[in-house]
Amino acid sequence: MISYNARFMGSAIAMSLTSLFLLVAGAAYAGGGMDPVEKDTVGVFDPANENFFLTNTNAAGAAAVAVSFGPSDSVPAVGDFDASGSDAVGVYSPSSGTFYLNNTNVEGVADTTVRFGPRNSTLTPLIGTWDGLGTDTIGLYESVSGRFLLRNSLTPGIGEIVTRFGPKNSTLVPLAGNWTGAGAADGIGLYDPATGSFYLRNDATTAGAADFSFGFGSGGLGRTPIVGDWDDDGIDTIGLYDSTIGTFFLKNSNSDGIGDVTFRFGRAGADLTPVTGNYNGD
Ligand SMILES: [Ca+2]
Ligand SMILES: [Ca+2]
Ligand SMILES: [Ca+2]
Ligand SMILES: [Ca+2]
Repeated sequence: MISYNARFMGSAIAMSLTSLFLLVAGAAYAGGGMDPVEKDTVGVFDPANENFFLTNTNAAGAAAVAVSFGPSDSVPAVGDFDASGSDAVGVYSPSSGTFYLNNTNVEGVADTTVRFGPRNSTLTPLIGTWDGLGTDTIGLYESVSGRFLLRNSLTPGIGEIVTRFGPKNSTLVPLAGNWTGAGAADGIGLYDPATGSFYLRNDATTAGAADFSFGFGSGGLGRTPIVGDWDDDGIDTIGLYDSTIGTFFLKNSNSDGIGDVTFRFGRAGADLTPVTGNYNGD
């Protein structure tokens, strides 16, 4: 009888230890051996030759996609222009005031070409879905007036939505993203390169104060702000790219504090422009 109990107890303990080992091993495997859950990932654009280099993981490594796209003065403008669930390359050409937008990450003639804004434009392009419906569409930020000029369709015309946000005549960098995850519409934002401060507003269609104001990183380092849903929770958050060291700094919340993910991508010192998107639809 004693031996039976001892065997039973021993076996139970052995099973518990086995389960514990499997749990620990499973956790370790999930954390270190598999790709983390990611939605939006980064890329870089080389203005010297209009080459995009895109990756599907927010980690150091080779580019998954390399594609040349856009005329010589292109500013990148990546988005989902056919509501397919995946993002593709696009650019804005300030000299002609024209967006060239693609539905796949391949070279060739743009799937959609849209005139928007003046020729020889000093406006900054941005991409988002301002109405939360259909495709991503286009926008321009006019720093002289501190206004966002937005369109809900990929057609030529004036800004259907004109939203004043932030000061006039600033050096702030415009942003677009769904800062709360509520609904499908994107909000707008501004980044101050001098101070490292972000100012985000949930409603792109109305003027008003920022809903989120916080700092990330030090100002004055020449870093470029980016936006994406890095952890696939439906909320777009911010990040920075330091082209001098070819390093991305990503944050999973729109609040003060340190970054969540840091990795090298893009040749250091090459003056590359960061881009973001869900290139593979995952
Ligand atoms: Ca698409
Ligand atoms: Ca839309
Ligand atoms: Ca997120
Ligand atoms: Ca993805």
